Amino acid sequence: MQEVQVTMLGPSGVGKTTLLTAMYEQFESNIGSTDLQLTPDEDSAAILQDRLVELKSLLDTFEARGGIGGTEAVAGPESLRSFVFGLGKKGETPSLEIHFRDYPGGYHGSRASSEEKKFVKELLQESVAVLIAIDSPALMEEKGRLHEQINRPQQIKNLFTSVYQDLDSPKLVIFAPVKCEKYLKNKKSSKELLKRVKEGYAGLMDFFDAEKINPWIVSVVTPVQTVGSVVFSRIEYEDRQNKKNPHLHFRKVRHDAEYSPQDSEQPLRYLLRFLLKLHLENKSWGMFNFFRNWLKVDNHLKTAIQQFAQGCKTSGQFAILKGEQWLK
Ligand SMILES: Nc1nc2c(ncn2[C@@H]2O[C@H](COP(=O)(O)OP(=O)(O)OP(=O)(O)O)[C@@H](O)[C@H]2O)c(=O)[nH]1
Ligand SMILES: [Mg+2]
Repeated sequence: MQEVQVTMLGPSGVGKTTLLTAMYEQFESNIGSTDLQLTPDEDSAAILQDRLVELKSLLDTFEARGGIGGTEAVAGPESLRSFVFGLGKKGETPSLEIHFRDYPGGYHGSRASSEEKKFVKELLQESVAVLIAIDSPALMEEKGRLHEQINRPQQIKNLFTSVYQDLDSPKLVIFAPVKCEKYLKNKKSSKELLKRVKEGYAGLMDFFDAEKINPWIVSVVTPVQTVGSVVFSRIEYEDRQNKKNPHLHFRKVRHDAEYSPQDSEQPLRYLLRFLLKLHLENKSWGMFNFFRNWLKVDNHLKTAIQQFAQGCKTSGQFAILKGEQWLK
């Protein structure tokens, strides 16, 4: 079986696991209308299903916080599993496996071991695509005062700089702001969110523009409302005087609000659009030379992917930042 790896990237608590869970939930319902099938392996399905139940129940206990714990790797990074999804035509054996890799964001922290840091580097190195989960309130509230602390953009940039050297195959980088319900209420603040993403990751964007890197990068912004009916409400500081140890609070939009995620399938649409393009280019891409043969005999599947990919949103808070040629 051919396989590709996708990294969920971001510091602790930004929303990597929640984003993956929200995507999983949408795979079925959104892909359902096409002839495509994206099937999780049994273990992945079981874990993500548990998370999904937590995510849905979060609506009732949101003010109280707690509930969902962070990702853990008790036996070290090597014990972290892949979330494996088989991609193929309905009712047939999948022709491609997509391995989503999630890890504890603490691996970016100052207390991370060298083994943990190395693990993240290698994930990024081996991945054809990466989803950067972004804590939106940190980016938007109080003029983005908490952005550095929570999203650690400088460190993320340094990570890319050390890993993306001598690239010889295209990479898809998806900026995925989450917890962004509040900012997508109107056009103006939606635009503002997009603007802040560009500003907040300007250093990384500059790196992507470097001569050697530029030809290989396709980057997009796809904000995802993983819950839909819960909005940011306020920041409280444990140490109020010095504004230290922030806690971000959220509230339901109505007391009877229901779980209603929005656009959580967009990253997936972009991912498939990109993989299809790699195939259509009909070249060998370093370790990804199998793309050449992947869909060769299956025009039907190709068309189904194409249809699904046509649903990529590109306006409002969505944008293709660079490398559009890798999506055509
Ligand atoms: N309102 C809202 N809350 C979210 C959203 N995404 C995540 N959260 C909250 O943010 C918290 C952290 O999310 P996780 O997905 O566990 O974060 P993570 O990046 O996987 O964290 P680590 O596993 O510690 O690295 C969860 O408790 C959720 O309550 C979102 O889109 N909207
Ligand atoms: Mg996690």
